[in-house]
Amino acid sequence: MRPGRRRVLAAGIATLAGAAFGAAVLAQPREKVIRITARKFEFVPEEIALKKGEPVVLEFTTADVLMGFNAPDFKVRTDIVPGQVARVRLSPDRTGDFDFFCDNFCGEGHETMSGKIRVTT
Ligand SMILES: [Cu+2]
Repeated sequence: MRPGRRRVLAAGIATLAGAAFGAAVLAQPREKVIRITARKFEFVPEEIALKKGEPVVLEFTTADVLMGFNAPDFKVRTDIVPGQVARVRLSPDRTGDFDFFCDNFCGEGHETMSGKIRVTT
């Protein structure tokens, strides 16, 4: 398979995954964008501070291997593919601390690759 074609295929799969979870892929104007880097074996930053009722777009990149982002409390997830930008929209509807984690096995430290979403009023 030619490299270009493979890239198109991967993008298609990522789009399907996003659609399945109802996540929007493009940020709207004025929407706050938070950039997060996934690497072996951590998210940087690992704590995301949000305000209840203020939707944000989380933008992920990785230079390593295929990673994942999964925040089950908000039913959002995405694959994070090296060389691509992955986006999910998250609308925090309650306050508290919520865990997120990598859900694509990425190596020996994968099980500890997690972070926290802190939602305040
Ligand atoms: Cu992982």
